[in-house]
Amino acid sequence: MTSNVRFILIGKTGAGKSATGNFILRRSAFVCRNTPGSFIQEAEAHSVKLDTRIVTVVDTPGLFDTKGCLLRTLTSVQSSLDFVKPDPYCILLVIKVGKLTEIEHYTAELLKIMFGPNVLEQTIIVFTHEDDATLSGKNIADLVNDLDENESLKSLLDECGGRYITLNNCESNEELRRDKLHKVIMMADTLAIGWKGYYEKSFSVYRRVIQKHAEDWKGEHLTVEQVRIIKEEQKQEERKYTISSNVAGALAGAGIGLLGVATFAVGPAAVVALTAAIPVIAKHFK
Ligand SMILES: Nc1nc2c(ncn2[C@@H]2O[C@H](COP(=O)(O)OP(=O)(O)OP(=O)(O)O)[C@@H](O)[C@H]2O)c(=O)[nH]1
Ligand SMILES: [Mg+2]
Repeated sequence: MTSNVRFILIGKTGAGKSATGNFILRRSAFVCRNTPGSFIQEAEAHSVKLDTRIVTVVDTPGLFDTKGCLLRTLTSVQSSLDFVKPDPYCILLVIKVGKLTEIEHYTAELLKIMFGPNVLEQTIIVFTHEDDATLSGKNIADLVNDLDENESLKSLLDECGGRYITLNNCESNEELRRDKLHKVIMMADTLAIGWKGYYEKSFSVYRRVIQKHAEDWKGEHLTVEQVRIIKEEQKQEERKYTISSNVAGALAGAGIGLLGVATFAVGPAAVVALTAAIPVIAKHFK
């Protein structure tokens, strides 16, 4: 496998996104912090060469920063795509292990409105602070058992195809660090094999709908109803776009056919008239 690897880090403020980014890059490229409140306002990317491959990591603003408008933050998180598209990328949903709450499930809903309904098919959950869990007498098996008790997290893990990794970002054992890195890159490689493509038009629809609502819904959270409205509008807009591009494509095809007939029957003057008419007709179907 020689292709490059691209990760986008997403999660709550303080979950350990930047620390995870540094773990992958094996250097302190992103600034970590202890105080509450998201540090970066826009997506930020750094790369490292690992053997023959370039690994790119995109850090994003923390979700649920109590100061900001959530929808504005979502548009900033979406801009992380600009660093990776149109190539395969993998989302790392970063969760602080000691704080498994309902909000992570809600985060998955936000991922869907930012990146589309199938986003979890290319998502790996990263549980950080593995060292904290060890300190309180838990091991990885206990953590997974905890998930079983928490229905919404269990279903989130299922939706992510059971992909997760636990990390101690402060791990000092170089061999353990390398093993974890190897594991997460292998997971990303497996996801890249099943990559279904990058759809610029769909993403611009998702982004536009979120931007539109950011004007009115300035709160730090979205209600279930607001998420449902956004999803519905995104679906409708996407459908409208597909229909209009199909109609435009069919008209253009028909136009080319007619041009052939016109050239044969009445000469170049008809060709010019028809060429002018096609965009006008197509516009009525948009
Ligand atoms: N002990 C321990 N500390 C960690 C771990 N991961 C992150 N931290 C610490 O947790 C704090 C927050 O981590 P960050 O990586 O800055 O969190 P973030 O998600 O980037 O936060 P925002 O940028 O504010 O959204 C920092 O002090 C990190 O050093 C971990 O696995 N173990
Ligand atoms: Mg950070």
